[in-house]
Amino acid sequence: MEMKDFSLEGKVAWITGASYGIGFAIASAFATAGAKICFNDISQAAVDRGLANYKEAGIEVKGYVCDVTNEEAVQATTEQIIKDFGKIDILVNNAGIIKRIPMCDMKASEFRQVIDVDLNAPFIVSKAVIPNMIKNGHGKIINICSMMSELGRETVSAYAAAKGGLKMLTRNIASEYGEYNIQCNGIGPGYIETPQTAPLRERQPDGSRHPFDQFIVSKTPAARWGTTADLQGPAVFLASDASNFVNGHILYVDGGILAYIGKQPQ
Ligand code: NAP
Ligand code: GCO
Repeated sequence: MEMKDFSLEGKVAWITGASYGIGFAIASAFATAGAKICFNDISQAAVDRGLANYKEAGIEVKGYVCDVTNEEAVQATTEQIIKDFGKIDILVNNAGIIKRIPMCDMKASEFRQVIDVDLNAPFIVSKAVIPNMIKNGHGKIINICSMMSELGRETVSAYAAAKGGLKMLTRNIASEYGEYNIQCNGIGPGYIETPQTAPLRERQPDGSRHPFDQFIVSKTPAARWGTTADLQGPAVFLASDASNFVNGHILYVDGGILAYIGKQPQ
């Protein structure tokens, strides 16, 4: 093994929904590792916000307006990226939403919306990109899964169903396209400090920490929330040649949550 195996020099990476948050952090790490970066977001305003964030970080990227649930838009964006960069070596299906609603209070339309973004879209985008990867003789697909790929909790039925499905979609892409030297793996972040989890960390009116904040810290051996930086090294590994024989694996980056029953009451 050589350290160059971890390099992404000469690679073209598309990270979906990467104007900020986890996607932005992964794209930034890929750029540091030498990759050319493409990202999309759902609106021009969101893409412009992302472009400003990347410029501030000194990262050269190309942004595309694309709703990942729209198959025609995804196909057009895929073709445009290939026209602009010549190929797509790495795809990160990062774009995602969550709706925290008790299941019996959730409308079917709300359930479908979460499934559409968190599960149907990774299928749509992967299906659009895989032919180019087959043509190029290699490819890396990384699906951003979740603790909810393995565990349930109150109010996240749609999200857990989607992320559980995304785990199995990851394994199926690995099974169906491994012979074309395409590796499809997942990253399962623990509880990470991003806008998506901000409601779970809000300070209470009396200034105390959110009960869920304290709960997660008690369930995490690392005794802290994760940061997007914690995900960067694992993502570069799964995007690099260093992981060419890793396929269908969900790499949980959770500080040990899945291994731990939780801190006993003091
Ligand atoms: P986030 O802060 O909410 O960012 C999600 C990104 O996805 C945003 O840029 C959003 O764009 C974009 N997006 C949503 N729907 C889209 C669509 N239809 N088309 C294109 N872009 C779309 O989320 P995050 O915390 O960074 O999470 C990123 C991924 O990690 C998600 O898949 C999430 O489920 C997963 N994850 C998060 C955590 C965590 O603790 N934060 C843990 C495990 C897994 P707009 O802002 O324009 O809507
Ligand atoms: C929630 C959180 C989690 C995290 C993440 C954990 O409401 O439970 O949003 O779902 O986003 O998916 O891995």
